[in-house]
Amino acid sequence: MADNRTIVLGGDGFCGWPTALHLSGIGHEVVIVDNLSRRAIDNELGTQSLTPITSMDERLRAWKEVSGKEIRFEYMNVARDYDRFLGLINDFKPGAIVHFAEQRAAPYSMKSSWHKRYTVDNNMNATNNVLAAIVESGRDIHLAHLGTMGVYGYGTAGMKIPEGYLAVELTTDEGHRVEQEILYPANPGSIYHMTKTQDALLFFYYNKNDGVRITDLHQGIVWGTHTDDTLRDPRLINRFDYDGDYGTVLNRFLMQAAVGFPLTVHGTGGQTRAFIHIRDTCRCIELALQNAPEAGERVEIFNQMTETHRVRDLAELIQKLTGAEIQNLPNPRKEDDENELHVANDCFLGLGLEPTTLSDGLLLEVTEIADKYAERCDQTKILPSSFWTKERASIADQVEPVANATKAATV
Ligand code: NAD
Ligand code: USQ
Repeated sequence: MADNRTIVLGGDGFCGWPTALHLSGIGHEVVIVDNLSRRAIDNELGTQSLTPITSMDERLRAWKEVSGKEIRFEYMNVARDYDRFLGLINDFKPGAIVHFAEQRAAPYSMKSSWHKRYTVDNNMNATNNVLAAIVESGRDIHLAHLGTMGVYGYGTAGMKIPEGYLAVELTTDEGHRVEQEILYPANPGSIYHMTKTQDALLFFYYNKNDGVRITDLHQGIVWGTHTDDTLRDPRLINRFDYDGDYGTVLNRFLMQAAVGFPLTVHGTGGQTRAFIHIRDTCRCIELALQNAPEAGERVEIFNQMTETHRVRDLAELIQKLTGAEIQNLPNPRKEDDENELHVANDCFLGLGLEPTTLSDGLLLEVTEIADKYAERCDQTKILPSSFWTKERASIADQVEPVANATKAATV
């Protein structure tokens, strides 16, 4: 059935790989498109996934062995290889495209002017190419894109962040009151997040002009690493980023606790963020594909998160669980010291998502993974090495090196 043919762009990545397996497992015919740029960036940064991920070839062979299902892989740069991508759409005739293929680390996007330009170039061209190719193919394809909660800047103006649209009342020159729904105002905090706000405008435009059916998923910080599918064979293991650029806060803290490195809280740790477990990412994509907008409907925007937490509360929780030390570092980022965050997520809950929330069991599962692969951790890569401004970089230079118990080095 055409609707079950799905292209997963960025299907070698942290979210894309388990999602590709999940969709294949529930009966989608899946083609993964990826240029393996994430693996190349690991080489650039001199780091690697904490977990030993296998090559795409081996991953797909293992999946065929355990599930009997075939996933095809196309090595392709979506931001560059437009004609090949259009050819793939015309040959494969997908019902849906899931778009994970962007440079996704805020710190990486702020490392230098080269990294800013790369992130803008890669992300904007990838999204525009996907949209232009859908239109040129003339096919009715549902595009599900992974956006971020960070498009809104984590402020709430005293209300829950709605799912994409904000009802406003305006006063005309004649004094009449007019109601309108507008896109919730963008307020990005990094070049990476800025590309996601631009994606939202591209979606708005292609939907209005060409009627492309689009779901934009504003996802919170993803944590965890295993899903039921990636656990089926060691060769299917998912990536686990822990370095100062790509590691995200909760997985980083759990890994740091496992290797005996003091938890790296930026500033006061007063930042509140939205979170979602990797298993729920896969389930949300399944639900989004099952509930695609109808022809003529505006861009569907879902907040893809299950809970919010303050960074210092997470550090304290992990300290209680594991006995880890906490170290407050000068914040390498330009962000509010404290923020409240309330997010509406009624759409996914209404579609049947049963949230996986932070439980001691799941936190310990991640710590155990980190413990198992502790000897692969290069502790020199843990501290932040990207700074939002020159001033932030100069403050960091004055900090004493962290005194760390090097469990990994003694294993
Ligand atoms: P990731 O870097 O692990 O995966 C992205 C994948 O896309 C990589 O395999 C990379 O090689 C590929 N890619 C990048 N540019 C490409 C291009 N031009 N052509 C082909 N392939 C390309 O990132 P992730 O954590 O899996 O995130 C996936 C998406 O989800 C991103 O768009 C990100 O913004 C979004 N997201 C992630 C998180 C998170 O916490 N990881 C949270 C919210 C949103
Ligand atoms: N932080 C620490 N210590 C650390 C790492 C981070 O205190 O060791 C703090 C940061 O200063 C920030 C918060 O934790 O306040 C979150 O940082 P993060 O690196 O976990 O997440 P972020 O940079 O926001 O990016 C991640 C993903 C990105 C996704 C985003 C969703 O890398 O792809 O879009 O989460 S959201 O945060 O909702 O915008």
